[in-house]
Amino acid sequence: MRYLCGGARLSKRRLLQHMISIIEKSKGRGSRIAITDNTGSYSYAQLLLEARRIAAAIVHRNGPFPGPVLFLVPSGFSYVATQWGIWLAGGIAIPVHTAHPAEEIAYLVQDTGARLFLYETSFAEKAQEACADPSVTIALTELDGPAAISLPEVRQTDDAMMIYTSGTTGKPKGVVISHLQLDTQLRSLSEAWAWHSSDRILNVLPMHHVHGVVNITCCALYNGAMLEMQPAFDPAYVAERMTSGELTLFMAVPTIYHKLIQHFQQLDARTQEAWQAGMRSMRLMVSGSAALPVTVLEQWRQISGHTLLERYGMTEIGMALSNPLNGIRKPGYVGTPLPYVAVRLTDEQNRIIEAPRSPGELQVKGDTVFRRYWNRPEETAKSFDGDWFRTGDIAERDEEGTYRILGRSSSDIIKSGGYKISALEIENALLEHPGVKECAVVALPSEEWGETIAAAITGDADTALLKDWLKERLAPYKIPRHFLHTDSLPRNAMGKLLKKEVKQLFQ
Ligand code: MCA
Ligand code: AMP
Repeated sequence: MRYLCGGARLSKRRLLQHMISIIEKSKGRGSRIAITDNTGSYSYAQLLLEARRIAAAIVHRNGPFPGPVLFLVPSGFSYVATQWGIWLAGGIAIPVHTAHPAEEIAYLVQDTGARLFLYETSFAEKAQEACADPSVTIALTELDGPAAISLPEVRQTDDAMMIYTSGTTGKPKGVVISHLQLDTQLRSLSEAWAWHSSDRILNVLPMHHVHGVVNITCCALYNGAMLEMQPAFDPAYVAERMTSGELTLFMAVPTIYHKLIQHFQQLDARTQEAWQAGMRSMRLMVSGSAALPVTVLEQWRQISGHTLLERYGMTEIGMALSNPLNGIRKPGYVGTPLPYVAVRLTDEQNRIIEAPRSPGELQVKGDTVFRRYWNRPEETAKSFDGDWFRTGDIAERDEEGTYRILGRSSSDIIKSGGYKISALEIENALLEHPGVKECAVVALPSEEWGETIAAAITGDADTALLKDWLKERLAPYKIPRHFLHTDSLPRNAMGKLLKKEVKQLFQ
């Protein structure tokens, strides 16, 4: 077994723990502040100590390499200490969003087969409702074990985390990322955006997706920077922190910039000027996870003086394309390949497209790219052409080699507020309701949300009751915002739903 015994093999253990580079890099940073959250400020030394405590307790309870470990912990110091603790124990860290209803979490329990589910005490009820086996769930405060226990030897090829992402096939799939892939993603972004220990960033994004977890949280701590963590987005709080002049970086989805613009517009002139002055000392603002409307980019440039750096990524690949840190950021474009990432465009026969301005599927290769969906070998195989991952996004390249995202190959994927949502998953949930006979879920364009979810249904379900019913089964951002009751749904001769025509029903 890959298991080391404490002091006797210290030098080897030191070498091997090097494999979790984000943790290794944090040693020696001592009393420097790593994280501030609503409960206080915590140094890198405190973070390492707490992560080791959690790791020792996990190994004591479940043994080394405990496999998938779910953790339901709000954004903050405890979240990161738990994630690192799972890594030090050799486990696969799977973040669970605090806003998800118990039924969605139960799916994660079942799909991962996790034998350990850690939760913060205030979420005890939800965790226990989601997981029927009481031997699996345990509160962080109850996690206990001998501090002197040996920690396992973790290799770069070991699985580090799993992020669930929606696809075209209904239920979300677990994207497995190894320590090597995570480390390469962090190196790539650190180089491209010149992360530095003097950086200070505020995270307001949810902690169950790559944007908040990797691009902000892990990048900040990998580089010895200071990370401010907030459990949710509040425009007034973001304005206050930017006004302080203490932040150097900010990263968010387009909807957040849209909401910040709205907030700015309703402030008095003096408050606006103070916010603008604070933003002048920031060095970079990034937008991603969904297309950034050029109107938002322009309005934000006028307010903040910053041209948002738009980049493109996906849960399966981390970040792939980015506008430059220094140089011209082209509005409407997502830039060129990031370090350690190779990108190509292919046509419908999967032939490589060389000519500029010829749309094709974007495919991505590199050590940043995941290798498998959890327990889904067939879907994994279908997603790759050799080492090339098929993103399903349609893009084109201009004469200078800069990429632009044109859309997606599937209309069953919706992007709302930066969240990727499967129309099929919502349709399946709707069909379980006794008052719904047929349904079709589509995306409607929205300036604020990118897209909003709309559901056309036949049957006699009451909209308000149906919404409440869905809220018990789906995450809040998966609930349709528009409902339409109709006598029949448009279908072709084969009985297939005509989603373009369904969309028109809403106009
Ligand atoms: C919430 N509301 C919505 C939506 N979400 N309405 C339409 N569409 C939606 N998607 C409604 C709520 O029902 C509520 O209405 C009101 O808006 C406020 O809800 P609340 O949840 O408070 O909204 P918020 O906190 O302002 O949230 C907006 C948000 C959030 C901060 C933009 O959606 C968010 O955190 N998005 C980021 C997701 C993300 O991190 N994606 C990255 C994945 P009412 O009051 O009437 O109930 S992509 C990724 O990781 C890849 C790798 C990448 O490239 O980055
Ligand atoms: P997710 O699976 O949640 O990681 O979402 C990834 C998807 O978000 C990609 O496949 C794209 O469709 C979309 N996306 C991410 N960044 C951008 C961007 N800058 N412009 C357009 N679409 C984007």
